[in-house]
Amino acid sequence: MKRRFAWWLSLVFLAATPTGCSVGEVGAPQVPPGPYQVVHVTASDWKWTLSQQRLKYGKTVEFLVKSIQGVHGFAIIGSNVSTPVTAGEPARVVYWNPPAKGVYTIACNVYCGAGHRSMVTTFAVD
Ligand SMILES: [Cu+2]
Repeated sequence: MKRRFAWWLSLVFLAATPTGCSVGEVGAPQVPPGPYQVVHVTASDWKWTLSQQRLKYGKTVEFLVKSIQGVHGFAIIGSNVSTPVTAGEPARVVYWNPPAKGVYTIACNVYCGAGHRSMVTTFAVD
């Protein structure tokens, strides 16, 4: 009986948990096993600032992407990584496994004004 109550309680808890960022939600990206190499990415008008630009091959990258100015689109050219970021919102978490060593380009894929086209940077995986 006690066990049954605990089960019921967990349902209530789950129902009360705000949705939108819960892991396991339908449509939410799969979280790969760690450890990760964490890269903080900050978008502003009109540049990307990365906490590091040399990454190790073979280790999942966890990008924590936020905007401090306007709306931008974080995209890694040649990959399916594409996520919009808006100033004032919490950082978006993006997991990515570089498919090969090399230099990758980050670009903005949400039109954000005069400097949109120059909003590009690179990072190396080796
Ligand atoms: Cu842009």
